[in-house]
Amino acid sequence: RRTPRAGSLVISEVRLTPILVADPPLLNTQGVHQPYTPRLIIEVVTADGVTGVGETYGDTKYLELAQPLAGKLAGHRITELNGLSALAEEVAVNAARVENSVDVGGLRGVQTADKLRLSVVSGFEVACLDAWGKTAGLPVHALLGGKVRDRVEYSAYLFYRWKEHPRAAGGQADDWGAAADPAGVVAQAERFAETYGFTSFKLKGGVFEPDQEIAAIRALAERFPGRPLRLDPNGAWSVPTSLHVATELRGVLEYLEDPTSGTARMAEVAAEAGVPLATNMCVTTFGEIREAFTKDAVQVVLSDHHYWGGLRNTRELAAVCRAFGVGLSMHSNTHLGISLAAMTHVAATVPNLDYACDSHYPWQTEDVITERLAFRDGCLDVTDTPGLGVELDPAKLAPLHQRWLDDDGTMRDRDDAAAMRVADPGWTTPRTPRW
Ligand code: GKR
Ligand code: MG
Repeated sequence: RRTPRAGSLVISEVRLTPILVADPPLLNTQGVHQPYTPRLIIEVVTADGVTGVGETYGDTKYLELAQPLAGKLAGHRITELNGLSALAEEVAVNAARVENSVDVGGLRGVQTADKLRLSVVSGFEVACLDAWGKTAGLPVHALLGGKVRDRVEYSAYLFYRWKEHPRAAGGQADDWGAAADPAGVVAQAERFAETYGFTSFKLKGGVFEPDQEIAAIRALAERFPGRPLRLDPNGAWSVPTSLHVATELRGVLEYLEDPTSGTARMAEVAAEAGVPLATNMCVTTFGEIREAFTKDAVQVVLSDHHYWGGLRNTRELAAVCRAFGVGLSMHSNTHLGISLAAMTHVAATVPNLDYACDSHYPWQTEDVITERLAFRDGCLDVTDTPGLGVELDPAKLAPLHQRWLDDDGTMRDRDDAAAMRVADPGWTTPRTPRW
């Protein structure tokens, strides 16, 4: 009897397409989102012509690593996922890109060389899993061991925002209007709840005086009694300010996300807060886990499968969290449907996914896939379609790439402080703690 021939698992071609995606004027502690955000779309093609897709951060520092890594992949098997990290380690990281301090106001925690590499590896890992799934006729979650749930719950991601970008900045208009006070935040939450069925709410804070943000959370609690609420100022507060907010919102918040920056300060807050602390800033690599968990600095880790190095590393993180009794969920950055599909597949396989994940996706009106993913009752169904279950649409990809090509360099690297300076020329990135 002849063994049926498996589809070829060997990579014959890799295509990298940097794009700029329209983004609304969402505010955070560093400034405001630029009109366009960089993302990188990765296509891995096997010798049989099966294409797998991945998505990751697209700033120059990631492209600089993705290009040489892509050059090493011809002949590599899509199943050799562990080998991706070893290949990435052969790629030198420009020392100027590495930022080891948590006090510089970054939104993604420290930027070590390893973390930059892992953020790139994650896009290739997802593309390989997609191609492998399509070749084997299996969904990505099956390649990760199988789903333990049929739907993944997401939370509404509320932002203070302007109605539109300043005219000088360009960009695209939307009909959300401004949200600059508690009433605006509640109105935004109502629209999220009605349109997508979200039942939990995260507010991006660190924008206004803490007492105004406390008032916004109280207004949400009054409008949506008993619903899970979170507040995330991206490390903008000192320890005393964090404790003030925690005290005021004790019993109201499901968790407080990165009130202050750095593990030592988070530990000080955690000891007194009486509210669980979550992070996507002080525990962003395996190396940061030991100190944070032994000091009980965080009670919830929010994975970002991009900077944790992919879907399998996210599962390893989940196992460590389980061992230490630390909660787990996922946060997001500006992203498109490929990343959302990847998040959903891995989330479906993690038994201890303790909280609804957050997603920027509803803020993105553009995408590169044929059919956008649709939230129902605040959840995404977990697809059993082979691979990720999404298809790249070249006709949608091309104009976003053209936008990247046409850019004069100002949008290719996300810079929320630069975007703020268009409206407020004196703006500088606030040092943390800001309050
Ligand atoms: O998009 O403004 C933003 C967020 O602040 C994002 O950059 C964060 O990484 O949403 C993220 C978070 O949970 O901190
Ligand atoms: Mg966060």
